[in-house]
Amino acid sequence: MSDLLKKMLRDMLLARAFEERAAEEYTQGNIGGFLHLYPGEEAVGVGVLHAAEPADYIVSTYREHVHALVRGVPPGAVMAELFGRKGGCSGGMGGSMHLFDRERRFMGGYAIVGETFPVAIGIAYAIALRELPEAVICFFGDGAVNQGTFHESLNMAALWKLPVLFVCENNHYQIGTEIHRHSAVAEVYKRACAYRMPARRIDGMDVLAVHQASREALAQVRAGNGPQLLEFETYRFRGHSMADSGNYRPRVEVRAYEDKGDPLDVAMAEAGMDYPAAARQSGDHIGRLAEQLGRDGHLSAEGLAAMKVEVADTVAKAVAFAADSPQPVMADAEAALDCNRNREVLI
Ligand SMILES: Cc1ncc(C[n+]2csc(CCOP(=O)(O)OP(=O)(O)O)c2C)c(N)n1
Ligand SMILES: [Mg+2]
Repeated sequence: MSDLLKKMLRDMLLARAFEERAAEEYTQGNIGGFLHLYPGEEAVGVGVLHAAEPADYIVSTYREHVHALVRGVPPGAVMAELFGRKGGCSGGMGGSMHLFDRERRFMGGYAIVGETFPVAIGIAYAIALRELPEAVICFFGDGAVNQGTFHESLNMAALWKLPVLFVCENNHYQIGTEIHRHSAVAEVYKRACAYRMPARRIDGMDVLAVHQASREALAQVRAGNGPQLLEFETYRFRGHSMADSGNYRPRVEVRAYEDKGDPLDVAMAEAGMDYPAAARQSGDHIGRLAEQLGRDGHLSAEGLAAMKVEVADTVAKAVAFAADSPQPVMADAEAALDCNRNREVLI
């Protein structure tokens, strides 16, 4: 168990460092287009994906860099995709919102809200036809639950007992619109009962709770007992994308989350550096895990410091790889199209 906890802490630190560096690279003009970052939500992606088996499929949204990283897509290939370079996991032709890695069954980030549902259903249907003990993990935001595809897909999944775990990352906002202003039913998990689907709401800032709930749900899903839905309550510390300052959120609300302490400060404290006592009571998810590992004697201050060094080095190498990777050329696009002409099937 302690090994798992250490891996989850390491991945959350990597997630935070990767995304903060991506923000810097965007500001310097090395990443174009839209860039949706994950700080604040790390416990969800890390907790869920550490409960996944290699045979499970992942379908995600445009806020998916961390999902890809935790799934094992090399950080250099993720950063190079953000840079639009040939070494990217989609050959530099997808960009931030369209990460893809067939080998790791990471079946895409998708830019359209609600687009993930039918894709997940299609893959799950293929699994069900073959009677395989595999699951599809379908990530979506709270803003996607009013799309028709959500309801159509939940209905089909329940009706045909498809092996899907629907994972709602409820960060309470659909860009600038707070959930009570965009949803008649703000508790996402309650919607699943319309399709007689088991569903739970979990604290998405607590990686252990996320992992435990995901493990239990996935075991049921893989066993052929039909789909389940998990709603994780979380919060994004940044704006919706790099183009959004997030000014619409009441300061008191943002401060309530900020006061819980920055996870990187918490990590530093665990490494023996000065740290305010109040933040030790932090509800912050990365800090909570670091504290628990320290308290239980699984991770020394030196161990945590070494982990931080390794993560910083990994991110630096990812950026160097991306910067050195060439731009894709037209022949690369043509070669990618050939794959469809040959009627290659993905699954
Ligand atoms: C069909 C569709 N409508 C509108 C948009 C524009 N859009 C991009 S992100 C977004 C908000 C989605 O919010 P949520 O699902 O809660 O995800 P979050 O960004 O909070 O992770 C919207 C409306 C879109 N991409 N697709
Ligand atoms: Mg949202």
